[in-house]
Amino acid sequence: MAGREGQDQTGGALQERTTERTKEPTLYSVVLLNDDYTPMQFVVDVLETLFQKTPSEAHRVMMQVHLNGKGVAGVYTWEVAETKVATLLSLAKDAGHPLQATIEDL
Ligand code: TYC
Repeated sequence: MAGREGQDQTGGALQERTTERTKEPTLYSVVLLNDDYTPMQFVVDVLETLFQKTPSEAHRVMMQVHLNGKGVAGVYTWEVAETKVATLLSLAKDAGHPLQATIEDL
């Protein structure tokens, strides 16, 4: 119903809605996990290409994971987070790296 969002048909008059119609989606973190084998540059590249990080932010997140074991690559709706993880695992597997990621509640 394009063109009549936010209003109900009331015989030509406009009636503001009284109940909130918008609902924020639940968000989830895609969390990168550290390992001893995936090259740092591969992680930085994935953070830039798949998670739209700037080069300096990608380096910061990669070092966070490297030093502390895990770090947040991005925050998304469930379906987007699942797709990001699947793509990440596929890229890592194709490149022969053991890089892993999980999805966590925000
Ligand atoms: N620890 C890896 C190394 O020393 C680098 C690394 C960083 C691996 C982040 C995974 O999610 C990761 N080559």
